[in-house]
Amino acid sequence: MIPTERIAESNEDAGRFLAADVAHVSDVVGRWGVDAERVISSVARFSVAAPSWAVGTGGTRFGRFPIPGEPRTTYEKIDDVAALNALTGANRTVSLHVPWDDPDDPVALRAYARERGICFDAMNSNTFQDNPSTTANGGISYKFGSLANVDEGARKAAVEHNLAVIDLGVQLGSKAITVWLADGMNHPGQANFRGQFERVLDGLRAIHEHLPPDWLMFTEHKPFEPSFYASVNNDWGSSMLLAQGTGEQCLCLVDLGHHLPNTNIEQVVSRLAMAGRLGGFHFNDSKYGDDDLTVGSINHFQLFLIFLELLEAGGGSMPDLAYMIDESHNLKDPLEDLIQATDAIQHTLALALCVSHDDLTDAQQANDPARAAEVLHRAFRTDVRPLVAEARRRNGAAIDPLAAYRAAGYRAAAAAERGASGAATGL
Ligand code: PSV
Ligand code: MN
Repeated sequence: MIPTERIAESNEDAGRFLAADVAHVSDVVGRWGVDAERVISSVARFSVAAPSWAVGTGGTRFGRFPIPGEPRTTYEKIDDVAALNALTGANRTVSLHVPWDDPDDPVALRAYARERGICFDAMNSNTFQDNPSTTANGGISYKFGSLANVDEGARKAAVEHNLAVIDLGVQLGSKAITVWLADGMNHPGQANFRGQFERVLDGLRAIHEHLPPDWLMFTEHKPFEPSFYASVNNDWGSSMLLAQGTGEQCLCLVDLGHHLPNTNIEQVVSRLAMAGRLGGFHFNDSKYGDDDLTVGSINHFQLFLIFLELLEAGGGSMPDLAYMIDESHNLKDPLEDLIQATDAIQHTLALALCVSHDDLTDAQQANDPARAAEVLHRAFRTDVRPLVAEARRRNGAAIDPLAAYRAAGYRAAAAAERGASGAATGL
C-alpha cells in the first residue's frame, strides 16, 4: 500500500501554488459561463477500472521485457490497483480476465479487495486461446474459433466458460461481462460469413440467458487481429446487430484502439448512445491499429471530442458506463503508465466539461462553424490541470501522482518482496 501520510507529504510540496492556480483557471473558464466547481466535482466523482492484466508488463510477439516487482498473483494485482487508486483516487475498481485470473476462493478475494477499497468491475472471458476449460475437454480447441466454430464441442465449451465467468463475477460483486471474441477468418473462403455470425449470435443468446437480472453483457468489436482477414464482430454495426439480436441486457463496448485509422470514433459513440446500446468503454490510444498506447498520447483532440459525445449522451454528465483502461505497456513501468492514462482521462474529461454547451449549440444553430471551432478550442487550449489536481486532492489522492509514486519507492519495495521475474499477466 502507499500510506496516506506519504501522499499528504508529497501534496505539501506539489500543492504550494494549487489554490492560486485553481482560482485563475476558475476565473478564465468562468468568463464563458463554466462553473469550475462543477468541473472539479465531476472529475472527482469519475472512476475508471484498471484491468488486472495491465499491472504487469505486456509485450509483443517479438518479446517481453518484464521489470522487477511485477505481481505474481491476482492478490498482488489488487495490491497494485489499490496503490494506483491511492495515487489517482480514480481507479476504484479492477476488471479481471478469466482464466488469467482464476481465484479459487472468490469470497476471500472480494474481502481482500474490499479492505483495500477496490471493487470488481466488468468480468472478461477468454475464449481466444486454449485454456483449462477447453483442454479439460480433451480434443477441443479454439484454434478455429469459439462461439463461431463449426465444431459444436468448441461452441459449447465457449458458452460454458462464459457462464462460469458470470458465476465467478456474481461472487465477486461484479455486474457485467465483456465478451471479446477473436473469432473470424485468416483466409478468404475459410468460413461462411453468415454462418459464423449466426453461430456467435446463438452463443451470445445462451450466455445472455444466464445473466442475473441486474447484470449487463457487452459485445466488444475489433476489425482485425488475430483474425487478419475478417473478424466476426468487426465494427460497431456488427456489434449493434449482435447486441440487438442477443437481448435487452446486451450492450456494445467501444475500445478506442479497435478502429481502422481515421474512423470517426466520436460519431460511433454518438450512434451507439442514440440507439441506447452504448454500455462500455476501453481507453487507450492508437497510431496504426490496436496499439494499446497510453491514453491521450497520440490523438488527444479526438479523445476530447469523444468525451464531448459521452457528456452529450449523459445530458451533461458522464453516463453510467463500464469504463476501463485497456493498455499494454511494453517499455514503461506499468503503474506509471496507468497513472498517466488515468491522468489523461481525468484531464480530458475536465477539458470537455469546460466547453460551453449553450455557446456550441448557438453556433450550430447559426450555421457558424468558425464560431463552433472557437468554442471548442478555447476549452481545449486552456490549461485545466489545476482543476484535475484539485479533484485528486479532494479525493485524498496525489496532486502529482507520478512524482508521489516515485517518491514512495513502491516498485523497489515490490521488487524486494516479489522478486525480479514475476509474471501473472497472461499476455
Ligand atoms: C482485445 O484486443 C482486447 O481489447 C479485449 O478487450 C481483451 O479482453 C483485451 O484486449 C486483452 O487481450
Ligand atoms: Mn479491449
